[in-house]
Amino acid sequence: MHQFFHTFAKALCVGVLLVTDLAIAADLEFSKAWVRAPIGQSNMTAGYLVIDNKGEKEDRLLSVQSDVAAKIELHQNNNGEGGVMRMRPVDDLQIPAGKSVSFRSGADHLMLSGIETPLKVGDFINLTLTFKLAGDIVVPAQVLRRNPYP
Ligand SMILES: [Cu+2]
Repeated sequence: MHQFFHTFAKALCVGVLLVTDLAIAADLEFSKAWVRAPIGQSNMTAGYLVIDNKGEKEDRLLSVQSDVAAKIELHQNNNGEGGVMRMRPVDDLQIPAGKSVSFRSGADHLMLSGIETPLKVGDFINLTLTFKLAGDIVVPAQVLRRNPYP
């Protein structure tokens, strides 16, 4: 049983490595990029990634775009009245020097809307992130049904 678990854990690690697809641009590093496969006929979904600012200057994420979605918003989750989770769009996002900013399932996320062509599980889409200092950076994100980074 232990051996089985070990093998399983190893397989899981390999899978995670494959979808991590680490992209590096100047002082910014990107990892854990993925997009949730839209549910049913929905033309909206959420996207996630981690941005590491390895540099000494603060940068600012100004916008995100993709060919597959008419609009992508930056959404922040806040715990509202009675513990109800509310999401709030923000215009841009500070990426402090030496810090990491996470968009992850159940927290801040990218909101993709106006998806015309259905996204297939396993496909990669390109997210173009526009930063104040670093400019445009393309980060591939895989379409997945479930969060590979729980
Ligand atoms: Cu949202």
